[in-house]
Amino acid sequence: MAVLPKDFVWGVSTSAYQIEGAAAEDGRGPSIWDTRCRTAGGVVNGDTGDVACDHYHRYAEDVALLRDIGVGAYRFSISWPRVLPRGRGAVNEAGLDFYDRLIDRLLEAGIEPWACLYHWDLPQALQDLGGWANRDSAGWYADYAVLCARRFGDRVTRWATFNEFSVFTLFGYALGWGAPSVSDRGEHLKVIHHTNLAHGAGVDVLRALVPGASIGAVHSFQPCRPADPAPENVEAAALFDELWNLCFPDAQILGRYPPRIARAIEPYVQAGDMARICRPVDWFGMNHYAPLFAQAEPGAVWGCGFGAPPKGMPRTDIGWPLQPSAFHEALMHAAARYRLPIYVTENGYGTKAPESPDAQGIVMDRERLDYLQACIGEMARAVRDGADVRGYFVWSLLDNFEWGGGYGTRFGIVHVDFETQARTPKESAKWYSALIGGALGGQTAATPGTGRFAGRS
Ligand code: IFM
Repeated sequence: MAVLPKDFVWGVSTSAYQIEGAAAEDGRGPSIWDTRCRTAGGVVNGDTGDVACDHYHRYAEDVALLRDIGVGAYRFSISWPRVLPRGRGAVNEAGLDFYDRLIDRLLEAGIEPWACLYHWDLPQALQDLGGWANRDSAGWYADYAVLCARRFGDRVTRWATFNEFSVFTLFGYALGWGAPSVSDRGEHLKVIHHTNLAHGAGVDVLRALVPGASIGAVHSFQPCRPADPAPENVEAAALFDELWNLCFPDAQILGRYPPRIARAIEPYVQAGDMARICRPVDWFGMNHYAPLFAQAEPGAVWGCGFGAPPKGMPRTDIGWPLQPSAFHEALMHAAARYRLPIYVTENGYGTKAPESPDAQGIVMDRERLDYLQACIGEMARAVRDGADVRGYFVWSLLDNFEWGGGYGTRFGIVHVDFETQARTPKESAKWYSALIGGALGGQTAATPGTGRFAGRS
């Protein structure tokens, strides 16, 4: 892996609602996802995050797994409703204690904790006040950030303000596919702006309170292409690109909204807002999975939506295109546009296959392993081409609650039997472990063109 910097960070990512469970334990308050899970049709199979991977009780076992895999870093999120059950006001000590235990255990195991302040589980009590559509939300978030920075900042220096702004805002406020189940253009625009304001406030808090803080935000960044060359689909892809990829990092790092969003969002922007949003950060967090294909969709909130990938492009069984070269493209684009060190904070492969252990306890997840290998090869190619990529986190450590897809979609490199909570590292985890340990022959492990997806770009 000679092409990657010596101190390159290898890690895995998870999020609180997707793994913790213990939803009603030790004083945790309800979140908007608890509500969505209890709404008819909100989640496949009526699944909920009530138990999830029971990580709240099994965190020590999970840290041992991380140590066995050999990662240097673990990105997790803090559950806002676990530490502030009503979103503001009374603090839940038991919730803070849980993250103390987790962080201490990680440090004992020699694993760097990377904390993300928001991975989609807004306290329901704040949603009842309007949630992110209420401009006060930036202040609520800043107060929550103060609490976390003061409590954990002595041991955690790596902080992400948010995970994938575009996904939770678009799905939750325009497409109606996620909590809080709203489909309204005006609400969506307010939420885009207010989460950007919250990000800026969070950066200021972390910078002021955490000595030596290394701060970034995590963006979903996928090349966005028209489903076909029809002019309305070309325009749809340009708009979708702004909504999905650009309207958060452009505002946060370049201090301006991309043109179509800038026009639409103007009524919600007050004097001084762009300076509040655009605060210096240390890195760009990129989550990459697959290119997006967009098409015009008259009648949809934004008049555009997802289109089908071109015929012949391989896809996973959950329909996500498999085109590792899109990762190189995304990295080069982000590197040129934002000129910040990049950490790949998520990359992974989801499947509906049960991936159960065989009689020997082996979970052969060849497709995931091949895809990760191909993507890491593309990342190495981007580094050779000049992108300043400093770390890579697989999504995800464990099979978990995949939002609207419930437990039927698995992204883990460790299999979870949701009946028994038994964890079984899959072949991809063993491969990743060997890669990190250098046992795969270094550079050749990440040479593009050698994996199963070679020639599929
Ligand atoms: O599970 C999600 C995660 O919460 C955010 N990024 C994409 C993953 C896979 O869909």
